[in-house]
Amino acid sequence: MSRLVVVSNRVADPRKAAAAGGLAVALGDALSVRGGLWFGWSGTVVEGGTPGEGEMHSQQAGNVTLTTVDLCREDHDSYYLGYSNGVLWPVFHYRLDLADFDAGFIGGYRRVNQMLAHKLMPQLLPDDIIWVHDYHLIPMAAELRAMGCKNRIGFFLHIPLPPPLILAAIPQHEWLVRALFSYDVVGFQSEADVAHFSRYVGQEVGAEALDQHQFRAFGRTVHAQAFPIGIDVDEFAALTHGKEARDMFESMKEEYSRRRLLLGVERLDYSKGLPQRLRTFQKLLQKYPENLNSATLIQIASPSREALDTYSGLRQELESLCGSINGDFGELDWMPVRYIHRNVARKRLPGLYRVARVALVTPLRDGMNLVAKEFIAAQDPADPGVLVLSRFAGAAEQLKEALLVNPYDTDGTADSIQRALQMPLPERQARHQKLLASIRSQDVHWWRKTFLDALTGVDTSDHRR
Ligand code: ADQ
Repeated sequence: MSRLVVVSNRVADPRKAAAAGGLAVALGDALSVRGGLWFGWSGTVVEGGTPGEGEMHSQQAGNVTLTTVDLCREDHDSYYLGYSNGVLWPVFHYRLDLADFDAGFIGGYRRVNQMLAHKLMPQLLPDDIIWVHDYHLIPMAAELRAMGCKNRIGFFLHIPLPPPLILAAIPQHEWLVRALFSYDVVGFQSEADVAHFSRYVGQEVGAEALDQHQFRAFGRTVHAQAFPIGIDVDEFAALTHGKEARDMFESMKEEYSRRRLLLGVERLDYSKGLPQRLRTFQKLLQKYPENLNSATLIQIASPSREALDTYSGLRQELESLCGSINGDFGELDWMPVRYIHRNVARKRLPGLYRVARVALVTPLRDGMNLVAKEFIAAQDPADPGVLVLSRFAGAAEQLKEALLVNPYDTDGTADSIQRALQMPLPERQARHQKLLASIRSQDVHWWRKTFLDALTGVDTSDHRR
């Protein structure tokens, strides 16, 4: 079996991946099975270093080599904060209003991708299979091809791809899409993303659709397909029955058998629709006063990208909304919102999911959303909680038995939450059974295998000439 090379912005030690969870576990597993190399940024920023240069570090973790590169401050600020998270993240989440199209960022983005490609190239073996992840590294294959790399290279976009006219707002949109044609396979989270890709390449660059998945432009053919990412359902169920999760559940069970718990868990990011969710909760208390002193919202929002102003502004907005809801509706013995600006330890998280009567997963846009799937995996099938899910999360294409909502519609979403709180047990059970079957049939192993099968199966003659 040929070696797997994973390239992603951050690299995790597969031996410690359980603590990091999610993707780290999935990729760590794939690498351990085949043996391979995981390559990316070290997470270290060197003050005063030279742009386009970075020290490389390697360590062995079983049959996986972890190789990382430091970034100097200027490269970090333009590649990571500036272009990746100041341009690509907001635009790909449909937020043109939040994008900062500073012309200086693109240079850093190209420079870092070029540097990483230069450092990776000498480490590659001729039959390695290369799998590049996410928006930070779109030009990686183009850089490798320019140095003569003929390997199979796949790309997976973890975030949404917006419709053509939104994508076209990025000054370098055509360059970015041309770069995607240096890959053999481009994977998206949802059918909606693939449809946007297909429309973009048809309208903007005159690509020819050879069939449902094959698009030809710039003298190359790329295979584009949806590979919705899943979770490791068994691993998550095992965590749910572990000591930490059970302790968490026991410590909260008593209070939340009297009051109903609504739960939100995410990074503090504007894509996740947090202010809208709090206003919806406020609406729920006004419109359905039987929830006063009876429904509590726990909102866990972990710190994220705090160096960017949009993120610190959002934090202030959220804190002010929590304060005003608690001030208006709270009692001496009940606070409607418990807001926590920290991470919850991964091993305890399933206990929290299991106490919750309703999960509020209401992003304004999300590539997939794994919290929705983790919540399902952690439920007790005999007495499951209800998932209220935004129709704008990629996960909504699969999780049709959730209560699907439009998070911009505060009134309508408040009605759906009320319905979730009142849902009879047989309906909760029936919905949960179908949701569980869905996350089981397309779990993280399915995702990895389907993507890698596509990558090893496609005709790559364009890149081998
Ligand atoms: P994210 O935007 O980070 O991921 P998500 O898919 O929900 O969103 O994954 C978050 C992970 O972090 C989950 O495993 C969750 O349990 C954990 N997590 C989040 N907040 C936490 C907290 N406060 N405490 C502890 N754990 C927390 C991006 C895309 C998504 C896509 C994933 C994977 O934005 O759309 O689903 O990649 O492709």
